[in-house]
Amino acid sequence: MSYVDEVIARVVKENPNEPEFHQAVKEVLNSLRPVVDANEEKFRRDAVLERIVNPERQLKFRVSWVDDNGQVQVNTGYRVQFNSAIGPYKGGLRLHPSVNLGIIKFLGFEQIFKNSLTGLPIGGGKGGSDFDPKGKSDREVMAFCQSFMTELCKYIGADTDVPAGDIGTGAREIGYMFGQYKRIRGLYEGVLTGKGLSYGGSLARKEATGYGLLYIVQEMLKCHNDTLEGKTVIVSGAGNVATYAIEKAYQLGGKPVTCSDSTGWVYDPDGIDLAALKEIKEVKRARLTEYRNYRPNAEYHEGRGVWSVKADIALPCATQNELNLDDAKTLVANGCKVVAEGANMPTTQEATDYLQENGIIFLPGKAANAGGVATSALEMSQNSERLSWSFDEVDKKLQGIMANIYHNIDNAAKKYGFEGNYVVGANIAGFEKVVDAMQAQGIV
Ligand code: NDP
Ligand code: 2IT
Repeated sequence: MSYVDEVIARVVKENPNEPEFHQAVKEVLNSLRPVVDANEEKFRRDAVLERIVNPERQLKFRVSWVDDNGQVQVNTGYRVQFNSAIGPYKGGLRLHPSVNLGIIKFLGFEQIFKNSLTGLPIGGGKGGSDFDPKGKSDREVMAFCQSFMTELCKYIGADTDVPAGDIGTGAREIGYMFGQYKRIRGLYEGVLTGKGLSYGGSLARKEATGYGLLYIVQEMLKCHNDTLEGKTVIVSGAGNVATYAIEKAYQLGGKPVTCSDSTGWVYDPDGIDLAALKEIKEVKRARLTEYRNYRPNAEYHEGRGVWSVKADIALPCATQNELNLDDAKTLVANGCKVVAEGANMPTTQEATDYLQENGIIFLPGKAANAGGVATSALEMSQNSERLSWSFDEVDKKLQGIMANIYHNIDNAAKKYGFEGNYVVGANIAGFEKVVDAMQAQGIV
């Protein structure tokens, strides 16, 4: 059995009931075959792959808090500190009822390679809880965040592990968590990113993931002698990533016509009303059912379905495995040319294979959504020097980082004979830097 196959088999056996983690590991290790084959003896002796698939540390803890009825609620908190070869652990905190250890491990594993691709000194980590902020009062969210941070604060710090937002964790949650960290540890430091602008946050961090997604698509199109001008774009999700992807798609001349949440989806043939979307989601924290109150000509459908709309570019920006093989077939049949992942692992493996086999340009999440964490690293830099940069300065750096990522993954794919396969390119380019740092630091 090849070294890659051995390690995949071991991961599946040793981490039962973690299908998303298996999926992420299989995708990365399968992509690494050309690099591993060329170094098999050395990598095997040094157990490089066994070390990269095993988190350095994983924390699981009880989070008790009191709801508005005086009832004590108990959730589970997680932080997986996956790999610190190239910098302090860095990655978001997901608050969603579906969260379990396997989900956090898949996200933490992806984060290692994504963070490496940014070119900035950040290792990989991820955390979160099965707490559902939806429908909770501000006081309940604060009670949860304070309890969560009371335990988490023992393991994180500006130079050790720097969490941030993800699904369900936005500016409100980061604020409550920062307050509790400062209160317990007595440190005013950049321990979290995505902070509010009045207490150490970076301009453009809120927009960064969505903007970065469009910047990498723009760079890729430029290299294919094309632009976003006049392109129809379908987007899933209606949260942080989707909203700012829609905003930047407009700015670059595209026409985004869909968005979705966990109850339904909107098709607006005139283009999504961005101000309405922001008001519904960022201000009212309401459902997309309200969208038709703003735009009577738009369609609202229950369930899922954005991928059935004819478009040039598809941007999945909601959650993992939201674009399946049937969706991929529909996209191809409808003449879609580009799929770029704003979310983490939103496309199933079968769907990814089908898209690539049928000539769709596919930009994987660890490259395409790296703008968020890259800008988090810029927030860390600003906190360290106790300065803040202008929106334009951060945005220019973000553009440069996304263009670089595109060229790095393109070159890595070409170097190993997989031209145009950005999955292979991203995994190899991300891995090379991490493995180099791991080898240099000895057996740890
Ligand atoms: P938000 O919580 O702001 O928004 C998530 C959106 O996706 C919501 O519209 C939500 O609908 C929908 N959604 C979430 N889970 C599901 C589900 N199980 N089924 C259907 N719809 C769902 O999160 P973000 O925008 O921050 O994150 C979106 C994706 O992007 C995630 O995969 C995240 O890991 C990834 N990402 C985020 C980054 C960031 O900086 N925020 C950076 C890089 C990647 P509803 O509100 O109804 O649940
Ligand atoms: O998936 C991700 O890259 C994020 N949720 C952002 C992480 C971060 O540290 O900004």
